[in-house]
Amino acid sequence: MAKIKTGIIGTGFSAQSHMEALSRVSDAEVIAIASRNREKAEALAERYGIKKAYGRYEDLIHDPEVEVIHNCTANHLHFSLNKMILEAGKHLLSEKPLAISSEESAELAQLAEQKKKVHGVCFNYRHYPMVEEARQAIQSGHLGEIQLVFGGYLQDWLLYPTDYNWRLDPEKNGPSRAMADIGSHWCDTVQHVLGHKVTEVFADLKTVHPIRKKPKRDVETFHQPAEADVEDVRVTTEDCGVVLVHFANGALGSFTISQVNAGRKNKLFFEIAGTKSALAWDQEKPNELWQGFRNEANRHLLRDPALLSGSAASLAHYPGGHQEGWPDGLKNLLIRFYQSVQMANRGEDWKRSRTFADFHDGHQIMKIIDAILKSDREKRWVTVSE
Ligand code: SOE
Repeated sequence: MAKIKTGIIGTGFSAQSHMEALSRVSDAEVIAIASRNREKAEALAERYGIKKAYGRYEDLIHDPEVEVIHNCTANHLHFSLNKMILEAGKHLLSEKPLAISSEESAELAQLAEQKKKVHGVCFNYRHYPMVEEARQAIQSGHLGEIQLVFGGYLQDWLLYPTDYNWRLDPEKNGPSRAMADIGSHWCDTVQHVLGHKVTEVFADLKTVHPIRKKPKRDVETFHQPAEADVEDVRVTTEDCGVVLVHFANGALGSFTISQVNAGRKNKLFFEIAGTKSALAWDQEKPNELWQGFRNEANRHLLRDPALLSGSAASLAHYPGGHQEGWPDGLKNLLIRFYQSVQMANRGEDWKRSRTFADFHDGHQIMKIIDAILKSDREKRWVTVSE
């Protein structure tokens, strides 16, 4: 089967992780990369053996050879580039958050629907085998009625006031930082596992460092500033926060989001309790799923395709004991996305078997973020708009 020709926009952490994952997706071939900094695009093109490097995003978007585009730019470019890509009639996988406001994401979701191309948002945590196993257990009724959900997403890469990255700049990032960047992942993953949406939120957000030291040169996500040449800047977005939630099935929940929790590198975790049993998962131990029982011993199910349900087993590529993690979850998302592109190219209904988040899901998450910001401002429960 002919490979699908892909273009990547961006050269940072996300673009590079997409390229690495794509090198393990047999249907796709990256043929172009674009950055406003042409030298960066050329350097990555050389490293990954990509034949075209563009210094203008528009040139990649309008390259007739490019069929699928991954938008791996900073948040403030998501809306305008996603719109241009959809208008150019390409399949599109956008980094999250889909846009920086729900007005923008509404427009994108509507446009994506009209264009009939495959559209996805990079909510990668859905695609871990043990997350799918949790979803299967809940959908099959093993937990009974779901009553209570809690968890969070904790990191420490912005712990010190000397930590800086474009996400601290609201012009590039948008009005919400920790919630839009990683709270969005928690909401997407948990809603997917539960099969129920968040309907109301009550949020309390905190900016731990209202002043940070900004290096005069750009710093990549998860990297330390290398130089002492810094300036003080005011920070208006949240470093951490707690949110109470109600789900559509009546379940109660809460989650804690932080980019300033020492020692927590990328801890997305959830525990879900039903009337029969409970389960818990932690991204820092992604190959395990805890199952809790009242009248029998609790279990730690290990990721082993021989022991998982069919749909979870299909996401596990190595036998038990051969650990898989973050890069593999992203690979699974891309495999699913490119299967949909193949279906769309054959004129089939790609939405039928879709498991990745599409632009409608991305828009719904933006509405949750808007509700969280409003709730924090007004100190009250806020309904997530329909
Ligand atoms: C930084 O917080 C970040 O790279 C997020 O932007 C990603 O979405 C998350 O998966 C890992 O952390």
